[in-house]
Amino acid sequence: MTTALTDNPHVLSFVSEKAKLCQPDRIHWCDGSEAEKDALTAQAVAEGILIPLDQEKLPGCYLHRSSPLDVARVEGRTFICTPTREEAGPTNNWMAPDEAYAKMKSLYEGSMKGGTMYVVPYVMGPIGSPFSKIGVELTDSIYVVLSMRVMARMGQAALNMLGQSDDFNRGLHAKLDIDPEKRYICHFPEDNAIMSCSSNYGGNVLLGKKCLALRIGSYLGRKEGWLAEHMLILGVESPEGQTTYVTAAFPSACGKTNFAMLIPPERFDGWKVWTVGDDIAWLHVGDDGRLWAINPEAGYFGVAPGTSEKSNPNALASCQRDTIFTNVALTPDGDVWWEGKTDVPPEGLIDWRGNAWDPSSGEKAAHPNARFCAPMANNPALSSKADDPKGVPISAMIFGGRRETTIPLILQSFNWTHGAFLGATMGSETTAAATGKVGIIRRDPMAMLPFCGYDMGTYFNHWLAMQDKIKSPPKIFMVNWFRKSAEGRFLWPGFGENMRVLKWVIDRAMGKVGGRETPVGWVPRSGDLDLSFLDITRADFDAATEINADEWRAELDSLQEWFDKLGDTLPAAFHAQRQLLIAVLDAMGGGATAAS
Ligand code: GTP
Ligand code: SPV
Ligand code: MN
Repeated sequence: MTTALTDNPHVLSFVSEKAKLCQPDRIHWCDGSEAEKDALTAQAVAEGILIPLDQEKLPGCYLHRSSPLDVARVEGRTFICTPTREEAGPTNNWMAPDEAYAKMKSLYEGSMKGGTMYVVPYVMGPIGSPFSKIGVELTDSIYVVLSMRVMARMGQAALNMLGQSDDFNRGLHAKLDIDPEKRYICHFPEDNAIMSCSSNYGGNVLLGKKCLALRIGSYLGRKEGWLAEHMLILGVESPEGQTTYVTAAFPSACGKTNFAMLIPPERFDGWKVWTVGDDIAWLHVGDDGRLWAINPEAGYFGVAPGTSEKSNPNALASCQRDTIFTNVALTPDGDVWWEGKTDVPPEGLIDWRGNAWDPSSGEKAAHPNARFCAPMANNPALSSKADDPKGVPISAMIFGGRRETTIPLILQSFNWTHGAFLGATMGSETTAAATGKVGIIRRDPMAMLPFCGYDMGTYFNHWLAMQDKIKSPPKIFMVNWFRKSAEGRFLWPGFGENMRVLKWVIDRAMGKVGGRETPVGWVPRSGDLDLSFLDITRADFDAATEINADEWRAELDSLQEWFDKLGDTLPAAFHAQRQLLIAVLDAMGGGATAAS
C-alpha cells in the first residue's frame, strides 16, 4: 500500500472497509502528480489498456478500446436507492437501499484479489469554492484513474480541501468481468454514496461526472437550495469587451460541447465565445440576487464523431495533447479518426474494435459514442473564469432538443414558469450516448431524464420554488438546431452559425432587441436575426422558425401522457400552462402562425 495521503479518520475507515470487502493485494493513494500519471500510463500501456498514439504529433495522447458490450451509459441498470420508490419517482429505476447494498456487496466481495485498489480523491468545482463538492472514488481501473485526473481536480489537493471533514461522496467502482448482466450503477442520495460495477465506460464509472455532479448533485441541490443541471456554460464577449454568460441544456449528444466552443462566423467580427463548461452547471443564487454558475468539471468527455476542423476546431485543439480517446479508429501512423473528422477516411484504418476496417462494409470505423477525454486547459477558448470559485452570473438559459418537427429554431419563454414548462416538456430523439434504440422521440425534461436523482415532479417544483429566491432571474429560451425539411435535410446550418441565434438571445436578455409574440412564446421578427452572408434560403429559414398550430396541438395532446406518467407531484402550474396553450391554439385555428 502506498502511504495514506490523509489522516482523516472518515476517509481512512471508508478505504479500509471497502478494501476488506474487495480484498485487493495493494492500495494505491493517488496524489495527482505528473510522476504518478507517467507511471500509471506506462503500466496501462504495458497491460494493453492504453495504446500510445504518435507522441510527436499527439503528445500524451492514448487510445483505449472498451469492451464492445460496454460503450455507453446504461440507463436500464442505473438505480436511485432511496428509502421509498416515490422519492426516486416514476422516471428512475429504484431499488431499496438494503437490497442494493446487499446485491453490490456480493458482487464486490473479493473482486480485487490479486490487483490494486486506487484511492482517487477529487473535487468537483474549483479548489476552495464554497460550491465545490469532494468525492473519493475507489476503483480497480487505471483507465478510470487517468480519466478522473482529466475530468476533475484530483489528488492531494482534494484531501487538503477536505481536511478532517466527513462531508465527501463515497464512490466504489469495480470492473469485475464487464458482464452486462452484472452491471449496476447504484446511487444512495441519503448516504452521499455511489456503487458501480461491471462497466469501464464514461458516465457509468467516472463517478464525479453524471453520478455525483448530477444525480447526487440534484438531490443535494434541492436539499440545500441550488440547482445541478446538465448544462454547458459559455460567455459571449462583444466587440466592446462586455461578456454575457449563458447556460444551455441539451440532451446527451445534442450539441452542448459544440455550442460551448462555438467560433462566431466572419460576420461577427470582434465577437468571441468563451467556454466555462461543456456538460454540467451548478447554479447558486448570489448575494446580488442573480443566478451564478460554476462548472464542476476540469475536462471534456466529448463525442468524437462529427467533430471536425469545420464543426468544432476548439474541440480538436483540445485533444492535441494529454487526451484519452475511447473507441475511435486508429490510423497506420498513430493518429485517430472518426466519422465526420474528414470527408474522406484515411487508408488502412483499424476500427474501434481493433480490426482492419473495410470502408465498404457499412460498419462505422469509430463507435458512434466514441469519446475524447481532454483537459479543459487545452481549449483555446477556455474562459478566464473557468476556475473562478464564484462562478459566472447567468443572463440567459437555453433548453434545446433534437426535433425534426414542431420546435422552432428559437423561442423565448414569457416568464420563469413558462420557461420551466418548456424545459420540463422538452422532447428529443435518443442518441448513441446511452444504450438502446437511437432516434426515438422521448420526453427529456431539462435534458435531465437520465440524471435527476429524485422524483421528477418534485424537481420541477424545486425549479419553480427557486424563482422566489432569484431577484433577477435569467431569461429562458428554447432552441432546435435539428429541424428538418420534408426531404430530411437540416433546415438550419448550425454549429458556428448558431451565433446568430445566440446574439438574439443575449440581446433579448439585455432588453436590446424586439420580437414577435406568438401563443407559445416570443420569436424574432424578420430582421431581428442577422442572416447576412448566410447560405440559407428564405423558405428554409421560414420553415426552421415556423410555429405550426397543428404540430403544437399534437405536441400538447401527447403531453398529457407524459404528465400522467409523472403523477401527483407534477406542479399544478404546468397543467395550467398546457390548458392555456390549448385554449389559445384552438382560438387560432389550424396551420402556421402569420409569417414574421
Ligand atoms: P454529451 O457529451 O453526450 O452530453 O453531448 P453534447 O450535448 O455535448 O453533444 P455534442 O456537442 O458532442 O454534439 C453531438 C452531436 O450533435 C454531434 O454529432 C454533432 O455533430 C451534432 N451537432 C452539434 N451541434 C449541431 C448543430 O448545430 N447542428 C447540427 N445539425 N448538428 C449538431
Ligand atoms: C452524456 O451521455 O450526457 C455524457 C457522456 O456527457 S457520459 O459521461 O457517458 O454520461
Ligand atoms: Mn452529457
